[in-house]
Amino acid sequence: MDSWSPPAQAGTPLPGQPVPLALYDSARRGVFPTNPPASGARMYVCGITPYDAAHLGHAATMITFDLVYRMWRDSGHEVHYVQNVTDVDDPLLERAERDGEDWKVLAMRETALFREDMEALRILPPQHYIGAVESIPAIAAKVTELMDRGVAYRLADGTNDVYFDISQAPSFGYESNLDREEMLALFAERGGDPNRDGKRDALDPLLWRGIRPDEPAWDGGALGPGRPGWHIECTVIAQGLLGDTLDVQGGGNDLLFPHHECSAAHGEVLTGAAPFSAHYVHAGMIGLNGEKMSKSRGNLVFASRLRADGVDPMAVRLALMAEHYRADRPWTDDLLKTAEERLARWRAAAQAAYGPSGQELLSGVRERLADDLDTTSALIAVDRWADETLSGRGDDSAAPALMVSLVDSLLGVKL
Ligand code: 5CA
Ligand code: ZN
Repeated sequence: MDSWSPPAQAGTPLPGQPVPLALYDSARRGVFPTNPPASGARMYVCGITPYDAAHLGHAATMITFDLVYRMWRDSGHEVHYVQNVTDVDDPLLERAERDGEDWKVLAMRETALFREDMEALRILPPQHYIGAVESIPAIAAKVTELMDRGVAYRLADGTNDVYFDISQAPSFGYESNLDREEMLALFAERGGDPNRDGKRDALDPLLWRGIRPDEPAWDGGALGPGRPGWHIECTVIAQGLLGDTLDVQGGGNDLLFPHHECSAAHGEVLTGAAPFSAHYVHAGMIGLNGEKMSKSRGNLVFASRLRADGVDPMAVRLALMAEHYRADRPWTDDLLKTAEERLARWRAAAQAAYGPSGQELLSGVRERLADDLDTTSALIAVDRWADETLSGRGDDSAAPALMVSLVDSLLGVKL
């Protein structure tokens, strides 16, 4: 699948000393330094299921990992970034059926719109943007391998559905740190089938879904015709392009369990290398009117709708970075208004002939972002610089230009 185009000027190196990035890891429940190998940082982020336009929750999660990318790039790391598109799955097929539309056309249209949103928000593109459908042969091969090794089994009910045996993944649960009762509740809520007859363990996740009438299916070789399960999709795409282990596995916190726990378990059993990812990074949920913004609830603000209304995407970016990425937080009109005012102030200050030290501002922003992407404090540091500049303080004639390039390079905001 085609990725999207990078923002202009991306990659301009900044002067001074970069600060190594530390991030919160859900598995260890604390902030730890990232430590990418010399061959480059490896990041896999769970992308959209394209049955509706991208909303501000998707945008916020993509901005979070864009900031990770920018901080690593600032530290001189090459970044190998892979993102998927779940371009076949139950919700997509259900929506296409409801609307009497071809599911492939629906997926293509929404994916195209997502790419435009990402470009407008100046999000650095993954080098590999990979669909589930194009990955089916690779996924079927890995599911077959799990069957051959006896860690996957086929149900005896004639459906040809294949499940992963979680008892074969002894560290299952280390990523999400949940007890079994919590796991069962989330499994049922998020696409799992704990009560299905014939499973060895209620939490065993689906690896391969045998062909059903009126559903698309692909050749699965020894598995028979069908389509892939969700968690193995991400494992195979990530490991196929990035190797056995990652530096960051990312997504929203709605994916912590079962999706990321299961993806990691599949990956560790397949390769024997653990942990699947050095950091498991989860962005908070953007809500609207007191509930998580979600396609199934329908309480959405679309990134494309705001663009169509003439809202500056840079203000949207600032609004979504105003609070910490890990916080579940609401989208409000006020949040956007404050961000628009902030953007205008920064743009005015960027025009000044002098300002307080640009180098100091740069090291301040670097330090705050390096501390688990503390955008709230980073934005306040730029605010202070802008306020002082606008009130005529400071004598650094290079500061306004440096401020423009650091805000561009580290925060992704074009002034
Ligand atoms: N295709 C799967 C991942 S493999 C999926 O979850 N698709 S999605 O379209 O539902 O979400 C795409 C990305 O946005 C995921 O990383 C998800 O965790 C994140 N996301 C979804 N809703 C929100 C929200 N309200 N706030 C923040 N992030 C969200
Ligand atoms: Zn995923």
